[in-house]
Amino acid sequence: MKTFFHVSDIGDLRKALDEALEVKANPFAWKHLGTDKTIMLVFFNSSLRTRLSSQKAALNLGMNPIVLNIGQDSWKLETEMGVVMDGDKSEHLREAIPVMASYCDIIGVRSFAGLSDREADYNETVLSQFIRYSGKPVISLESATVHPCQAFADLITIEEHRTKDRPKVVLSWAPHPKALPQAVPNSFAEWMNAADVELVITHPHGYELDPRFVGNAKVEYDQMKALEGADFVYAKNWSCPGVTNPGDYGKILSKDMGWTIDERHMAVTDNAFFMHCLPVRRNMIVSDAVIDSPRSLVIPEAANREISAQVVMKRMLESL
Ligand code: SN0
Repeated sequence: MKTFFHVSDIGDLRKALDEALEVKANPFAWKHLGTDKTIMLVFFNSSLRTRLSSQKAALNLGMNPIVLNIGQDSWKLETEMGVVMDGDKSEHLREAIPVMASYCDIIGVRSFAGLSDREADYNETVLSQFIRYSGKPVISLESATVHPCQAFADLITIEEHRTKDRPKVVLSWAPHPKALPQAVPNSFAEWMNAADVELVITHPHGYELDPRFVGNAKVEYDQMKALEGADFVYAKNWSCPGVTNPGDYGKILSKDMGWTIDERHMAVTDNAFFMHCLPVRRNMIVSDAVIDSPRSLVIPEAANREISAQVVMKRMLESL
């Protein structure tokens, strides 16, 4: 595996899930694979789970992880091509990427959407430079449009908890005080479309996700109707994807607290599990009662981030 970006990169999902369960049962069985190998984890943005689970997964495989926080530990990096570098950015990605690549065997990159230029974000301008100029396998640790390590961990969590052959999974928008990227809902929709589940997406008008991620999922604007009979409720805020109105890209169109997942919402489901990628704003995205209930999967879901990262790194080490 040379890139981990889209669901197609992991190949057969049944095989990937079986491999994830094997890795979970026996995390140190592939420790020889990473001997004398180094993974560079590059962060342009904050992280808790991604940083820790990636390092832990690398250690389980016997690899040496190096973590770099851009702009804090390093120079501030210029990411745009052809600019006069007379501002506060001291070094260009064009040099920084091959230099970082020369010290490692695999690179993971976190680089959030800027949320001002839809075209630049949806062309993945930063991640694609890493793929182009590193010559190394590249993992998206949440880039402008996708968060595949999260979506794979979500799928593992659903696989472990489902009681039906084809569970109903509802991705629900929820309110948030800040404008957030669409990477998590994009990848969640992409992976659920590829998995054997019934996916329903619900959000206020104007929050339509990019059609390439929505695929064949049902979009239901009535949140309560969408939640009826759900087996899994996946809450997430995202800012306007600019699909119906490009001028609104990255904006907050609604803070309607009626969309906060609370017991009234969970009551119409089929005793659904609650999921969220974390970090979560309590009583904005989800009520205390729901996230603290026995049906909340947020902690096992986060724990599975180690497993998804390990399967991806294992596959990359196997194909070095
Ligand atoms: C990120 C996002 O893409 O929504 C990372 C999620 C894995 N979340 C945030 O930036 C939340 C920040 C906040 O202040 O709540």
